[in-house]
Amino acid sequence: MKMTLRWFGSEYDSVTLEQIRQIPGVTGVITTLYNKQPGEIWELSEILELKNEVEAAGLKIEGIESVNIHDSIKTGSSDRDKYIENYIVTLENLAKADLRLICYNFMPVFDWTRSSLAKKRPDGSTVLSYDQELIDKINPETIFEEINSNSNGFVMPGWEPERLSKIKELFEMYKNITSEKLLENLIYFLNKIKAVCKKNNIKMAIHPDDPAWPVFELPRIINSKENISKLLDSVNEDFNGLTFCSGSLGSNTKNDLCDIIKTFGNRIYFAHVRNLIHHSKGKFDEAAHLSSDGSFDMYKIIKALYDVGFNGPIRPDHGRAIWGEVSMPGYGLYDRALGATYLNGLIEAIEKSDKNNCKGAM
Ligand code: DNO
Repeated sequence: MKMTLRWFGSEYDSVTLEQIRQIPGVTGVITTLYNKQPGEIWELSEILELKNEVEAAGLKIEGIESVNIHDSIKTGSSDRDKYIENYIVTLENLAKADLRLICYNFMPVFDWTRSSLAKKRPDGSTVLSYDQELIDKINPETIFEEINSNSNGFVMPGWEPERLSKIKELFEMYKNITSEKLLENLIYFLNKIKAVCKKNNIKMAIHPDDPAWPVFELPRIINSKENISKLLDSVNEDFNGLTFCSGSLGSNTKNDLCDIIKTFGNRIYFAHVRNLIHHSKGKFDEAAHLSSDGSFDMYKIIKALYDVGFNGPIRPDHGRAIWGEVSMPGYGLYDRALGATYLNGLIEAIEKSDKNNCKGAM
């Protein structure tokens, strides 16, 4: 497994490449052209500039998170082919720069959703948290403002202020989109990009819905083993794969994380590993990565990834805000560095205790 950290680019991130380089065992970053709107073409020169910057700092780009999908593609609007064409050009340009792992999501209107970006914990740190009762009281049209006014001045991924002005229009676009229709539109998109992905050995790793159930009555389709199977079977090609995200899939306690890893093993191309504390149905806080700080058994998660032979990029996911650090909520340096170090410790212990070298045996 290649340990990485998500990095939003020097203009947007409080964390520097130099700092990332000093986290033991972190050899790469997962990054993006954060200024790009969904549907815009990523020019080769811009991609190369980003790549050169990362490499000059002694790191490697191990994957792109995200190349976001235009809402016309998600809703199957009449102009979707134009945006798919642009997406294809972007994929070709990324492949020219030898960047072949793409994380994306297919969530309507909102990417991930939280009710608080800074819930105080007993240890004095703050974390992102979710409470369905609070979400039910929020007007979806005001949630953009709430998220952005609590983000310490950073632009949160998926909550770009440009989308705020279009929120009514966006809800209107999704009015008649059922989960079946959304899946159909995703399959249409994947079939259109199949040729370019196969030709360039590009892996598309869809990110699960976060949380793993419909929010604001908008459909969500990548949230359980059954639904992920449906997608992977519908376009049964290697390029169509999964980002395993413990925090997103694990938001629903019915999801068995190890079973999901074992089921989709060779179609998992990227792993986001974080811990949550479940309080009750629909109510959870994010936690430190350590198993005993939350509800997940991180050893079992990493062991399952190891057992299926996962050797792609892995990253600690959201961290707590600790030691007075001010950063984009969830994406500070300190707690993610602790998380990377802990996860690397688990990986080393699992590798070294596998004395019989029985990798792949289950
Ligand atoms: C939140 C992230 C998501 C994720 C996208 C992938 O912090 O996990 O924004 O990057 O859903 O496209």
